Amino acid sequence: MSVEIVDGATILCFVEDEEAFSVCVSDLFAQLDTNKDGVLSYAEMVKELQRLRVLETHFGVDVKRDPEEVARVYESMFVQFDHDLDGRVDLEEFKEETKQIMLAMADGLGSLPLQMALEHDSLLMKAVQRQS
Ligand SMILES: [Ca+2]
Ligand SMILES: [Ca+2]
Repeated sequence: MSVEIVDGATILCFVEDEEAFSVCVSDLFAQLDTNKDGVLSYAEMVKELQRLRVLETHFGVDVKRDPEEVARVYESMFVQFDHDLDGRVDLEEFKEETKQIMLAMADGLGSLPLQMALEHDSLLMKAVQRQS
């Protein structure tokens, strides 16, 4: 973990470079697919949803407050990824929805830089490294 300054432009710049973004997301997908069956289950996804910090930044939920509420939000987010509702998230679904989330985060951040604690192999960290 390290603390980095992130703003909307950092994220946008990363997402808009489609080739680089696609490679990073595919890498991440492969890492998350711990049983290597080519799709992500709910359990495999939850870890990444936590790391993306979407609850704090996108949904404004205090993750420490109410575990049941958090679980509900994660479930609804999983469904959001699972476009064809077959209970699994494939690479295309993952890529498309990750892009939407990153764009929404960029939108939420706007031009106001924010300090965030980022894990070294997270997408946000890749966005920051890309910019520097
Ligand atoms: Ca899997
Ligand atoms: Ca699916």
